[in-house]
Amino acid sequence: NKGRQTWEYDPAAGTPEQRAEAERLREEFTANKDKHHHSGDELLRLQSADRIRAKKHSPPSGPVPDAPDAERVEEHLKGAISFYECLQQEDGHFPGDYGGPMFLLPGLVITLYTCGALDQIFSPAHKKEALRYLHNHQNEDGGFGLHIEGGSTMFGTGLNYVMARLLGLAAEEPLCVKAREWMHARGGATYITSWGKFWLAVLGVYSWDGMNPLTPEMWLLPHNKWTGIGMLHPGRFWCHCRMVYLPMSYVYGKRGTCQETPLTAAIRQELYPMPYGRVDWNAARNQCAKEDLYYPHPLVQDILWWALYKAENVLQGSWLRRAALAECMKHIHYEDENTRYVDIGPVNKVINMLACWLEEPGGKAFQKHLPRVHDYLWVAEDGLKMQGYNGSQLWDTSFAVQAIAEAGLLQVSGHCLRKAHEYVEQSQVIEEAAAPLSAYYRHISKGAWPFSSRDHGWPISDCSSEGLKAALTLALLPEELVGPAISPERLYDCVNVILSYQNRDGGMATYENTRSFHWLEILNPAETFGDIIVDYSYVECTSACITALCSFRKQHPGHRAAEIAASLKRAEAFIRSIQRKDGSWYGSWGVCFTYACWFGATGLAALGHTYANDEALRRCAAFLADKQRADGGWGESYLSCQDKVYSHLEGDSHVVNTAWAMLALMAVGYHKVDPEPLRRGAVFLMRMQQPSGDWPQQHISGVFNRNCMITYANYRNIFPIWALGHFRRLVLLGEEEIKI
Ligand code: LAN
Repeated sequence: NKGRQTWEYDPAAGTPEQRAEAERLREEFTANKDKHHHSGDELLRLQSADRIRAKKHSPPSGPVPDAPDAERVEEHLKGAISFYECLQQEDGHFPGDYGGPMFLLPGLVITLYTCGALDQIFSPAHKKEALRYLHNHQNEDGGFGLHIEGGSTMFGTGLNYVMARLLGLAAEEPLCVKAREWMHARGGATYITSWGKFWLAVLGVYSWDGMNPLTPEMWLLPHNKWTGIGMLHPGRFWCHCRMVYLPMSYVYGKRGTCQETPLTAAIRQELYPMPYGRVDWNAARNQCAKEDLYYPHPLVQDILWWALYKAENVLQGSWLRRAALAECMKHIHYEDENTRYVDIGPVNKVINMLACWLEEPGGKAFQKHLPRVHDYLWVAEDGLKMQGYNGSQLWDTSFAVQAIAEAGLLQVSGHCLRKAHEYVEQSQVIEEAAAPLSAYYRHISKGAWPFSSRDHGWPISDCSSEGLKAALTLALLPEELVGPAISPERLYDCVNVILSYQNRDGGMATYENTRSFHWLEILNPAETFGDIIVDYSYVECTSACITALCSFRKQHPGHRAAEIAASLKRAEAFIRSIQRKDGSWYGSWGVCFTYACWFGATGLAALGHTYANDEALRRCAAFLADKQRADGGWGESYLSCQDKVYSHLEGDSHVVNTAWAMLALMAVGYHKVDPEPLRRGAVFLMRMQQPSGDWPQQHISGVFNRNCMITYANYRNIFPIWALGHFRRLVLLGEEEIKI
């Protein structure tokens, strides 16, 4: 249970002053919602208010000088670390808001409503907070976005409209009226994306005939690649795609639908500009609002869906369908059991729960799902949301360890590092998932680190690498301060996993190897997401593996040395091959070129390349230097991710982008050429620091599938600490190489 994050409603919690303060923070958010779409996770900070008040260090007051000395920076760092430590939990991890996507909570509410369990999970307080969230994130034009910063989409609007109604909001309420107008002006909910069609069909407010088929029989295809068709088997898909379409196709194959209620009958009539009985469902299959369309269907897909649509007449009720559904259920139960009912992500969590209920209403599996719903819910001053994962615990904690250790101020940070060490130790995956792995298309996990917690347990290449780097960093620090190091055998297991991740192209993908071809993307039916079918090699994952292997071989030069050297060579070639002409890298998991440049640069730098001796790094540094702004910082907009072209933020620069850019420049040794941009960046970070030692939550920093953004609340603390710590030692104190 280490790392488990749940919010409980306790009306008597805290002092009356704290409760009043919480209400004030909520009202303040709502009053300012147009200015900043983000919660600053103020409720979490309120929970830690006593510790924050009692902390020993605060940043110096008074204006930050233009040329701060090492002592001044040190004071800012001490303030930042003491503050951040106040948020650390007993088990050592750092919690934070991992919301952002707007399409997750509605699926949960629809499922719970369908299964008759809504009131079991959603107390009146939950409903109130979920509705608060909707009010806070409805766009000016009445619609809802795909994520909290995005413009309105049919997917966001249709689903959040339905959720508002299920949570008790009347159709005449302004929120509903405005959302409905937004939808009707664009043809109504038949123009929702395929995932939206799915959810509406489950609720019984959209016809299954209006869906392109999610043929469960695809799970019965041969998997062997020599058969040719085996390349299309879902076992070769990116695990997130596979795990979402698995229960989706079960529910589709069974046409699992909510029993009609007066409320669902009413919603049916509200979603479309024409009476429900007059909707042309066959035409609706391929309708999609232009606001939602990121990846339009290629023609072959439309032909394929048409053929499978026809095939449904034969397949439904056949023995083949029964066999396919049984196969799906086998994989669903496996996933549930092996993640302790957390599941790999928020979408399959909810649909697996629905599938279990359809198989056996009120059965054991469904009952085991319910308590694990809370792992995904998060409450902040903007309301209650469903997070993109069951948290980012290990990921944030491993970065925090590296950042805080880099500052070198062990007298301030020793205790915090000791606790973080415990979390890193306790979250490493020490057992494989249930055998036989290959029958369930699972990669090895023993020795890996997950993104969140051991209970979740799915291995990831870069989480393993960051976990390993954190462990190696801590192993170099005095045991009396940070606790005992993780045993070499466990680190060897991790190295084994990392090496296993290398793809034929030399790079590393996320959870598994690349198992099929990029052209399969033509089958991507999710109009709002790009590149979801296959797990590709990424600069972030590859660089994280490089830096981890480099750190590892410094401490354990004898272990699998030849294999590591060979792997590094190929990984380097991969990173170089995907650098853009302008010197940048495109980021797939953070915003965006700045994030990826940090990975590209640190990866090559770890292999001994520098600004002085490497042309690729000179180009990368020139790219970044060119993007620095008048306030001394860097600020990149999320639009970079969807457009794949660098896009500046409006307004202030962003502390997280600034830190990434500085870390990249320092990694390549740019300070030896020109320390000035780094000094200006550091001054920007110090000026943005708040009197508490915290930094403000600015625009959204994370992304997935090109088009959907996700909040990383911890980044605003971790990366400024890291960049300032590195700057102080490398640039101001002139340390040649920073080891810890
Ligand atoms: C994540 C979160 C972590 C992230 C990193 C480790 C940062 C990255 O380097 C590799 C990819 C990974 C593991 C990742 C992949 C996509 C995820 C799982 C997410 C962004 C969190 C949520 C997202 C998931 C797909 C959301 C559910 C939506 C679907 C389209 C299924």
